[in-house]
Amino acid sequence: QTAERYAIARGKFQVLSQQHLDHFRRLLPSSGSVLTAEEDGLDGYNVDWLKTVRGQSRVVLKPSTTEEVSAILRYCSEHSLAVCPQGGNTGLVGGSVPVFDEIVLSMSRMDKIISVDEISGTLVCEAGCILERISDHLAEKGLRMPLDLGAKGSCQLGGNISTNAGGLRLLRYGSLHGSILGAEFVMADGTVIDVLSEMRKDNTGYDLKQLIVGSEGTLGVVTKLSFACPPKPASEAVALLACDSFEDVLCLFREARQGLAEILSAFEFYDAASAGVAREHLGLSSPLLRDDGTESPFYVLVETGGSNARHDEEKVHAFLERMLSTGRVQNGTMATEPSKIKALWATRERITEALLHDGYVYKYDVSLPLRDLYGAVEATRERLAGHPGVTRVVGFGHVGDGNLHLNITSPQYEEAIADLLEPWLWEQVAAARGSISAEHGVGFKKRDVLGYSKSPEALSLMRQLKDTMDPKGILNPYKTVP
Ligand code: FAD
Ligand code: 2HG
Ligand code: ZN
Repeated sequence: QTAERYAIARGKFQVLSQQHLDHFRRLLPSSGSVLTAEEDGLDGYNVDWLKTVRGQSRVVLKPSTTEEVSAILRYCSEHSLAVCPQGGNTGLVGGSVPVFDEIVLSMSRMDKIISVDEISGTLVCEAGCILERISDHLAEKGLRMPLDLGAKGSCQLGGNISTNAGGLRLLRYGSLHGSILGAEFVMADGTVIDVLSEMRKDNTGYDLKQLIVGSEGTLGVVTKLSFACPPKPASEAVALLACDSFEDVLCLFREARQGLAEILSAFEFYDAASAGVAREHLGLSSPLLRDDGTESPFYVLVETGGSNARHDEEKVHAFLERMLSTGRVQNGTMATEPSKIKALWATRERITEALLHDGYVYKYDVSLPLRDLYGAVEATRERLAGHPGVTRVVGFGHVGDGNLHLNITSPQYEEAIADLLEPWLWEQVAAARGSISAEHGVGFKKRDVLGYSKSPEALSLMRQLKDTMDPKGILNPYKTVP
């Protein structure tokens, strides 16, 4: 599906010329830092992870320093050239690829770890660092990144901050708004804003770094970041549980919060259809299939992390026994060894990847009151019942955060399915005062439906901020800001 489907006009930006290209080559002399469509083929930078949007950029710039980012943006601002900042290109809302011919500013070369303070638990690094590499590095020092998500092998910290990614451990460590200590970012005109504090406390007026959290490349390009990192738990355990109803899942959540309390670090769920797609396309079968070989209606993944293995395991066992005895859990398995923990997480982490094999994915990421969370999946199934093009409707997500991932698939994009889903689904979410984008952001795909979750006054303030920080609108145009 290309930009034409959205019927929007290209902004009044200049078209890249040979003169611009020569200038960029002078600015970035090191080899491989200026890629062109003609010489390098830029599909990997023009097409998003879901393969649902495609830009037509003719150049990718890969700066290695903040000064280079600043020089690029100063030049682009002076010459009215539009720019699309790009991290690991794992975003799910079409924000990370150009819509037309915006210059791609890839942050992948800015991947230095600047410092780790093992006493205060502070990490300072460049924005292009890949999440998994940072997590591994911190683990060696007894620390943990307060963020974990299925795309960890490719997503970058700059992309995580720019999307305010939630992920699997938000329940325990809170959102990135709380974990970020400081940032360095470059505004559209090339001005470098250095608020790269490493202090936990800094009430010197407006908290400018927060502007960048969730701004999706529309207010500035993030070049450096500092984070508060919690200690890596000495003991970890994961339990995978099978439940018959979503009511049981919610009951389990309540019990887990009370019974596991301070050691609870994740509480995720996925339904039988999610387990089915992971089995069918990735060969990941559930260790908890019923005796007749069928999937349980729901699976819950509970993760704990604490400081004393004996104490933690006792707590988890007591919790599981209690839940099995009440009949809220039909079956369960538990792991404490890293490789087994990884195996239990696999299905949950790879549902997104598995869904892609069905063809086209209509992806929804909504916040809803917990009580209504799965009702949205059931209502969607009812609405699409009998539609021959639909392959499946799956529901999974972050129970602890009230965040449902509702995905519908079909062999290819069908307008009739999209029309049944939208605006119907947005209306349901708005009626529940939920959010039309819980954690993936707005990007290109959700920009025009922000009104379902934000008031006209709030949207107007967003627009004023954008106009103040990027008066020419060169940073990620067509995205996020209505
Ligand atoms: P990109 O996709 O490259 O960019 C995302 C946005 O940030 C774009 O608007 C881009 O312009 C901007 N951007 C990137 N870097 C910078 C920078 N340095 N400065 C300014 N702007 C920048 N999200 C969740 O919240 N929770 C999940 O659990 C989760 N799981 C995922 C699992 C899979 C398998 C996949 C594919 C995606 C998942 N995501 C999840 C989506 C997602 O938003 C993240 O993967 C991640 O935060 C994006 O990081 P990235 O480096 O790939 O950014
Ligand atoms: C997750 O939680 C991600 O796994 C992706 O946010 C969700 O694919 C999705 O809908
Ligand atoms: Zn998620």
